[in-house]
Formats: sequence, C-alpha cells, structure tokens
Amino acid sequence: MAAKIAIIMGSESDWKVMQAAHEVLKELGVESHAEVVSAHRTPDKMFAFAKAAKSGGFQVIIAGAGGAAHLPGMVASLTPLPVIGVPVKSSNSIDGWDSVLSILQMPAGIPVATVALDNAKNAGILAAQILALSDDALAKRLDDFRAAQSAKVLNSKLSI
Ligand code: RP5
Repeated sequence: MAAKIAIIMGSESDWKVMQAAHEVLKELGVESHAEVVSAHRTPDKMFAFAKAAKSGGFQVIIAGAGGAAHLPGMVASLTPLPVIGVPVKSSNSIDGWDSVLSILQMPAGIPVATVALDNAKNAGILAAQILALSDDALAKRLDDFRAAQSAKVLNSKLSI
C-alpha cells in the first residue's frame, strides 16, 4: 500500500531529527515516505510535490526545516492536506527560535500544526492520530502506545 504520510525536510542534515517521525510511525505500523524538498533551494520541486501530494495518495504531510523555515508554511499554502511543521535546530539556526517562530507564526488562513523544537516524534504521533480517525486498527495501536507510556511511568521505581 502506498504511504499516506509524507515526511519532507529542507536538507538531508534535518534527517537526524526527522527520522524520529519515521521511526514512531513504523512502531505504530504506519508506512511513511521521506524526501528532501527545499523551499529556497528547490522551489519548483516544492511546488510540484505539494500540488501532487493529495492526488498521489498522501493524507498528511510532516515538514521539517531549520533557520528561516518557510517549507511547512509554503507547502501548506499549496495543498489542502494537513501539514505538521517540525522546527529543526539546525547548524544555521541562531538558537532554534528562528525556526520555531517561522513555522509557528503562520498568518491566519493557512494553518501549520507546529510541534516543539526537534520533536519529530510528536509530529509522527499526531499524523497517526489523524489517520486513525478513519482506521480503527490504528486507533487501537495508538491506545496501546499510550497505555505502554503510562505503564512505564507508573512502574517507575524511582523514589528518593
Ligand atoms: C534549512 O537550512 C534546512 O532545513 C536545514 O535545517 C538548514 C541547514 O541546511 P544545510 O546547510 O545543512 O543543508 O534550509
């Protein structure tokens, strides 16, 4: 079955952060497709990717970028699909705030669901939750995922 979730990023250097989305989706039994698409270095590719994303079978796009991170917002403006933005603290970031604010502060009308700095794992989980609205088996796996997290905390023996 073709991947329903696309993970795109501005540079291959973002993969060290973005792979957490791929990994958690794999853990949840969800296939994803990852690709480098740069808003400023490959604008034509970004345009073509975003325009074809829905007809190509994607249902959610996760987009990560660092610095003046315009990839998530630009892609969101070109597709009706939900876009989840991941601010990346990259080598060209001042302190990460540049990327956070570039992705978070979308003007009203074109939303980008923004997760915390470098938190591609949450982007993967959120994308899975969107798919789970029409996939009961995935919804059950997400319930189990949360239950396992709760159990890990409840079973902690740490007591000082
Ligand atoms: C952004 O610039 C990318 O998303 C990356 O986070 C950052 C640095 O890119 P590289 O210089 O590592 O290619 O466009």
